[in-house]
Amino acid sequence: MHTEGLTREERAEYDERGFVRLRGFTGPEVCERMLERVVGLARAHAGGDRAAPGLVLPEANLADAGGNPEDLVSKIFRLHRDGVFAAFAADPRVTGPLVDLIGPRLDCFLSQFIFKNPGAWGQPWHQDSFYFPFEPARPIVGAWLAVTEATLENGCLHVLPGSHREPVHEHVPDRRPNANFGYVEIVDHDMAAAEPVLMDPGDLLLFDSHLIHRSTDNRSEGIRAAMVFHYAATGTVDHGPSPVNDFVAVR
Ligand SMILES: O=C(O)CCC(=O)C(=O)O
Repeated sequence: MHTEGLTREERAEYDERGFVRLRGFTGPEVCERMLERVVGLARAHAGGDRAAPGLVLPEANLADAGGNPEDLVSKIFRLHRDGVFAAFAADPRVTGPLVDLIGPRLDCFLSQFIFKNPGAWGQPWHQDSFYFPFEPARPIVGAWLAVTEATLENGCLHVLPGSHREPVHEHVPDRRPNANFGYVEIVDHDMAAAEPVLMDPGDLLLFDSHLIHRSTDNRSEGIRAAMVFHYAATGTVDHGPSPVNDFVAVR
């Protein structure tokens, strides 16, 4: 369906609003395999296995909670060389639309599984390019796969349509006590025009790295999981460099 790229309507929506939601992009079996793999990785990490792939970040708001290892994790980074994640990152159905948006040669440079367990923090208003000191700086596209349903209650994304045309704003550290590592926030911007992005498992959101977005805390009883990949043109230079970035050619 999307191997040839975005439809004209999808491309127009992306250009106008800075994001496009591709409904029913992938089947439940892919989501289940991803979830199964990260649960295994969280348990391996908790058991002391430092050879297992992935960089595990604990959820600060659940530091004192009990449960299984995976119940205490915020994110696992650096997954896009591993099995089901590598296959998804380089799947022509994924790279087809990205070629339209970025160019013919693509690297996936960042991947993160976001657990968002019950009680986990949302990520405050930010632009992803704040984290990417790259040359060239754009275009960079995020691909956010809903592994579970994303609702208002469990902490779906909220986006500010059209904000991809704005420069990268000042970001300050997330001011909440005991905030998650690396969370930053735009505080000097009117977000009144923002809208929630409700997603079903298997829906994929493509979004520009200047799009202002956030997610809210998970106030539900269930997990709100997502797998997020970021892409840039091959040859992009990372002036960071960051421990979570890992440039891998996917096309
Ligand atoms: O999924 C979330 O809770 C936040 C994700 C996000 O903001 C991002 O991927 O940049």
